[in-house]
Parts: sequence; structure tokens; C-alpha cells
Amino acid sequence: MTELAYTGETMGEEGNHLLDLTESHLDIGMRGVPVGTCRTSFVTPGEGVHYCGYPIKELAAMQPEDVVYLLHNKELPTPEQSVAFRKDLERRAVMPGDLGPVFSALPRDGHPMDWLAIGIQTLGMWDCKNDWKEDALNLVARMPRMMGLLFRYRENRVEGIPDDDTSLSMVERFTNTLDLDVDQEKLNRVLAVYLVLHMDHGGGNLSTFVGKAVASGHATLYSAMAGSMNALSGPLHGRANQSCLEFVLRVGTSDPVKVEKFVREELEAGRPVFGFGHAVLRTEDPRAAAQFALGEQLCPDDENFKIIRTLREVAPRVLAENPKISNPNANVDIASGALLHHVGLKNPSYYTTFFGWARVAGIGAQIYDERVVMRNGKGVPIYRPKYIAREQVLRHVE
Ligand code: CMX
Repeated sequence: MTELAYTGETMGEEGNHLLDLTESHLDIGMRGVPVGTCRTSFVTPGEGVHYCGYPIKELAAMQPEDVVYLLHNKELPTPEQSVAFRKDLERRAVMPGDLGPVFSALPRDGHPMDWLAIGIQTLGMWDCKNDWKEDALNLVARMPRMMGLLFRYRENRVEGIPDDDTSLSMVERFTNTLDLDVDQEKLNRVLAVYLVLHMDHGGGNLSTFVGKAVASGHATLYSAMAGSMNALSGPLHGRANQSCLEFVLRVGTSDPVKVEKFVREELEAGRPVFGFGHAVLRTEDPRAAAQFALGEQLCPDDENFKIIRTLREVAPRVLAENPKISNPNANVDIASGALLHHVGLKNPSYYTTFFGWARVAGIGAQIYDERVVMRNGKGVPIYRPKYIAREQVLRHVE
């Protein structure tokens, strides 16, 4: 905890935080500027994201429900607590309305993330308890069915949608609704790992920050989460996972010589090498390693998996030639698309919705903490950072 580092002289006197700020801190998207504390997760350069103190590699094989419990309760459940929590989610899972007519009315060529935000906002209009914890957990419990319906209505597969069996796991409720003619066991395994790996990522990532900011004005949990999903939909944020599989499909070969040529050409053209690099991590993201390990078990001969295996060998060496790239290693997005594609989820435009589904757990827990726990239960006040009129800035500089 960096408490001491950001009190006293660093924060300035009388709470005037501006005393220690210079122009170099302004107009940089608040990058690295401490604004709060986070009880659910943090990211380190060596081990990546930790949920409630556990490095992600220790959680990757756990069931998503248990990790949702961890983020909300700050400790892993005992076997009895795990069973009780599943029962609790089952009780909450009953949908408060029929999303069919809502999804039917949406433009088919609208992005799935726009559908997701509208779905969440609609759930909130039907059944908002105005209780941060209740609403956060109700939404977690209703996401699987909503995700399944989102796919079915977008794809015009609206006949014969199986009933929602709320006794199933989160992942199974989605795949049961989706009802694809694929290997269900593999599909469920990939999705379970995917959800766990993507549930939270510290307090300051854009979508989490936006959700907490909206909630700080006491908008509903659903409005805050819809805001988070809209933030996540951007190509510089959550949509990078869609771009990453599109990139892998463009590589089109697992031949190391050809892959190296492709990577060099991308860099020369000023395009990013997707799936590599990270703002905080300085080694390979353990979330990438976990997905590579899963892929070696499930689909070692899949063409896209072979491409990413080669990219993992070749790209860091090429990227490391550029000293300004702080981390040339694989990030979480390198493997997720290849795995989802292999298990039958072939359309990359949906991939960010899985990210959003997972993040609902972490963002909901963080919103709860900020609204109900922080400042001895008073909660964080409405967000109100200061923007300085440009003339004033120039006067300061003079
Ligand atoms: N391909 C090309 N250029 C890269 C690069 C990559 N994979 N990684 C870093 N760079 C460039 C940056 O764009 C930056 O260039 P400028 O100085 O011209 O702006 C420079 O190297 C230094 O970047 P950095 O300090 O190493 O990393 P940043 O914190 O600025 O950026 C990230 C991090 C993820 C945006 C960047 O590595 C990137 O664009 N990667 C490719 C896209 C990608 O995979 N995104 C998914 C991220 C997943 C995650 O965050 O977990």
C-alpha cells in the first residue's frame, strides 16, 4: 500500500493536490495519477493481476462462481460457502422480463457491445433494487442468459431457444441458451478460464473507472455498468481482443520465417503487433501463459493456435529490437481469440462481449466497495477532478 507516498508533501498541504502537479501531469488521461484505493485487485510488473492478493495464475483453473465470490467477499469460499453462493446466484438468475422484443428491435449490424450495454440498461429498468450489492450480484446472475439471448437474436436463431436452467453453472447457462452444435465440454472449459482471467484488472482501467465515476453520482448500478461496457467497447480498450484474432487471421501462416516477415512489415507500416505489450507488466502476462497451456491441451494442432504459438516465439524477439517498447512479451489477448474460435465462437466481433461479461463481476465489486465500504462506510464522493482553464495553465508556466 502506497499510503505514505501519497500523503504529506506529495499531496500538498490543506488537500490542495495541485501544489505538486506540473503541466506534465495534465491532459494525459490521468495516467499514473493516484486517485483512490482498490480492494479487489492490483497489477504488478512481474506477476500481473492479483485478485484480493492471489496472483491470477493461482486462480486460473477455478470455477468462475468461486472467483466472483472472492471479488465480492475478499476471500475464497469454503466448499460450503461455494455451494451456498451458487444457490444464491440461482435464486437471482430469474430474468425480470423478456429481452426478446428488445433485442429484436435492435439493428443487426450494430456492434454486439452496443447490444450488451442496452441489455444491461434494460435489465435495470425492469428490476433495480437500488442496493449496490443486490444489484451487482443480480446482474452477475442474469448475464449468462442475456449473453445467450444476445447471440441468438443477432443471429436470427430465435426459434426453439432452450429454457434457462438456472441450476446450471454460469458458463453452462450461456452455452445451453446458445445451443451450438460443438463440443460442449471444450466450449465450457475455454469460457470458464476466459471469465476468470478477465474479471478484474485494478481500479484505474477505463471501463472500471467509468463505472465507478457514474456510480459516484448515485446513478444505478445498471447505468454505471452500461457506461462501463460502452467504455470497454473502444478499440484501444476491450475491443483489442477482437482486433487480435483479426490480426492472427491476417498472419495466416505458422511458418516462423513468414511470421517474422509479417511482424516486421506491420511495424514498418506503423501498425501495432496485437497481443504483445502491456502498460504495467514487464514479463509475459500469466493470463496469456494460462491460455497457451489450455490450448496445448485442447487444440495443439488448430491452425490459429499454431500461428499464435509461432508469434509467441517470434514477435518478442522482433519487438525487443525497439528499446522504447517496455514489454515485448505476449499479453492476455494473444490467445483468447484463437481458443474461442477453436471451440466454435468464430466471429471476433463478439469477443469483447465475453470480456464485458467477465468484467461485470469485478466492476460490480469495485462499485460496491466505493459506494458502501470506502471512507469508513461513507463512500467515495461524486467524482469531480479539476480542469484548469488553459490561460491559467499558461500563467503558471510563465
Ligand atoms: N506493437 C507495436 N508497437 C508497440 C507495441 C506493439 N505490440 N507495444 C508497444 N508499442 C509501442 C507503443 O505504441 C509506444 O509507441 P509510441 O511511443 O510511438 O507511442 C511505445 O512502443 C512504448 O510503448 P510501451 O510504453 O511499451 O507500452 P504502452 O503502455 O504505451 O502501451 C499497449 C501498451 C498494450 C497499448 C501496447 O503494447 C500495444 O499497443 N500493444 C498492441 C495492442 C494490444 O495487444 N493490446 C492489448 C493490450 C492487452 C492488455 O492491456 O492487457
